[in-house]
Amino acid sequence: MYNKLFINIIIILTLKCSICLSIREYTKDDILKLREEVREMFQHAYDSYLKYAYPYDELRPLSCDGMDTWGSYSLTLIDTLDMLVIMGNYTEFNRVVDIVLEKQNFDTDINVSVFETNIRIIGGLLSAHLLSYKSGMKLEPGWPCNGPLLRLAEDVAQRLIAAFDTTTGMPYGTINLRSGVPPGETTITCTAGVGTYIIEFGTLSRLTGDPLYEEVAYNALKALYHHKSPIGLVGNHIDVMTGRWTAQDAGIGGGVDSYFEYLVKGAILLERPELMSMFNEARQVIDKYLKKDDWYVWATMLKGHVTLPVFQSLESYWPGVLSLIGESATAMRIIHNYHSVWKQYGFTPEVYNLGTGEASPSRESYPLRPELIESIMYLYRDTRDPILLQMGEDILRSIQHSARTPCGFATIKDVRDHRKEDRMESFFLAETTKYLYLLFDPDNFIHNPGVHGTVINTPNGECIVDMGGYMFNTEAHPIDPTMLYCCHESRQGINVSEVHRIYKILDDEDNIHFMSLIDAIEPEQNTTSYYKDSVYYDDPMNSAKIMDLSQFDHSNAQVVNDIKTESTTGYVNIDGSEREKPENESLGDKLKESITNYYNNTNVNESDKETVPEVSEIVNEKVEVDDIIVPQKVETEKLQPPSSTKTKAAVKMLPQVIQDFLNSDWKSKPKCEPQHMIERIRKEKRYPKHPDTRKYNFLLTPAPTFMQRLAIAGEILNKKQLDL
Ligand code: DMJ
Repeated sequence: MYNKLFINIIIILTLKCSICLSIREYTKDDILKLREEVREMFQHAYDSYLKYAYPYDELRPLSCDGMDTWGSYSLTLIDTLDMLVIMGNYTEFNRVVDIVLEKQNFDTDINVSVFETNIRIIGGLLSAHLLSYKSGMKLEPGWPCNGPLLRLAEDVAQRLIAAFDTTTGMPYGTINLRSGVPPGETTITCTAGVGTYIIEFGTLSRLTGDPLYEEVAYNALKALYHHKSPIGLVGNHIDVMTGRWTAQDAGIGGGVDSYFEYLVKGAILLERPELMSMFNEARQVIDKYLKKDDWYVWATMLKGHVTLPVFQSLESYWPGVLSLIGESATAMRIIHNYHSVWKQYGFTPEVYNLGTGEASPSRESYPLRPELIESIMYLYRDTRDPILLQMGEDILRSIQHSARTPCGFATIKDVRDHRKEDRMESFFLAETTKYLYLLFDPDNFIHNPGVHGTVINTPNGECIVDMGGYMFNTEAHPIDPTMLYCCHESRQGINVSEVHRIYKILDDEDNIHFMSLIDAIEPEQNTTSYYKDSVYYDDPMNSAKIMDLSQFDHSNAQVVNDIKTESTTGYVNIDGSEREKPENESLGDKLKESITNYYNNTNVNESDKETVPEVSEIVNEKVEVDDIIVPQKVETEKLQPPSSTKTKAAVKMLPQVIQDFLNSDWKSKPKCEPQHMIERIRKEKRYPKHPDTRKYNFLLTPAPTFMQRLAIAGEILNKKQLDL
């Protein structure tokens, strides 16, 4: 017996040593060279798209021309915008944004995938909007709560929203951009097609002040959670009118993948702990029924019986998600498995049979997918294990060697012989090259773990941007989490986008009149309480977060104040113009006063005081109204604001000709009355609240203090990252 043990130890040591010996060492220079190689790779594909394919959706890298695929909306161009900022190519970014703003029109009679349009188009536009300040572009007053790219993203979202007008609140899979759900459209949608909106729609809601988007996306997530099987698994396809599962295979890959991803990322980005609880519950049953030796298989959602012992290329996002929740050790084991498949073929096939150890027949292609490199990037960021650089280099070498063509990069039709196919999906430029680039660019601003930021003063008050903790949507479009806290002041019931539309068509004198009309409108009852529901400090995760503040090394934190500061006369707008402080108290001031009164008069019960320390106690600062956390005093339901804005009331006061102009534009949008839909969702209360939802609220949280924001960005990153 001891002999056997001894032999085993020798074998393990030998294996470990051979692994050690084969790991290449990378100097800083080596890594930068690889980064530059990826830049050249991107440039080759991007230039080819512009030269041969634009304005079509995608490049055909063998025919050297273009074709429309997902929507006839120049998909690759929009999907690629933020990558230009990440690589520091601001001139090109500004040039292309101008083209998009001038030419892009989504009012077209075309059927599109709701899911793809959301992750690629809305995600791409939102990310470009949020990153646009970096490029030196002239920003509209009110940015980031206002701006043409944001308006374009909202325009697209308004066209998609009709898809959610179903009995279950889960969306149809397809929509006509002009007329809504196409007649005869199937009611079957895949799970990812139901549960992949909260990042984009949440961002839209927090920037525009219209809760519609976040509520609708959240309702769809709750619907999926509600329809899980008795053992807690979800299937692959569901009927959005009946709630019946039509494909009952449970897995973590194709058809489901980004649902799980968005539970985690949505929880972190939007500070919704109940989403993390939903993920944790799902995770437990995934590990129980689907996990086999650090692979994940497919099983029946009702009993958990294994149906398909396969690994799908799409599943490779999973280790990245695990690293986000601090489970990099498990994730490393899984990524070694996945990388072994890459090594076997030089690519990962769409489906790999774990039983036979071969690519599954007719699923042998590799359409330049990003998932494996995505997880490698997250894990390298967390562990700095050089083996991950080597895996990244393997991927780079394979793509350069077998997918490169004179005019782009081609899908690998068959990983066994590396035959090519005439397609380059937009995610090659949006995701695959981005994650590769970021793996080899550890100092990129995207990796900022929350140790520095930029303070800007906007017409809506102080706003901190670029403080790290960027959250990628599932198409690798980064969202700056701190910017989601910049817009509260500007959104006291006014939809700035609509105001801007009106402003542009009025002459100076009418504008003065128009703005005074808006000023004269009293805020709608309770409209200011929207964000009361957004941040909760009632569960251990969040209490820990507050406590973490005291342990955070604030000495490392620096604020770079390089955009604009307060002027002597008042505030400076982001476009440089000076703005007098209004003589009359602003709506925001009035609000603050009433909140302060509210707080001072509130009898917070003693036990609550103990469990929820005031941030002021921790950071030792003067108590500002924005710092205060109080237990929820009133029933949340009663505080729900209507989604209509008071700007609509203002529109009614405008001359008839202008009303007609605005209305004619609105009429071309899909036939769905979002206001009715959201009222119905609220009234029906079809899905019960998750128990981890909102017991305490962040009072009005228009702009958490600097220290709080530091924690928001920093808490998802671990100590190792902060040490870098
Ligand atoms: C992308 O469009 C997204 O990453 C999506 O979540 C899954 N499929 C592709 C990439 O493989």
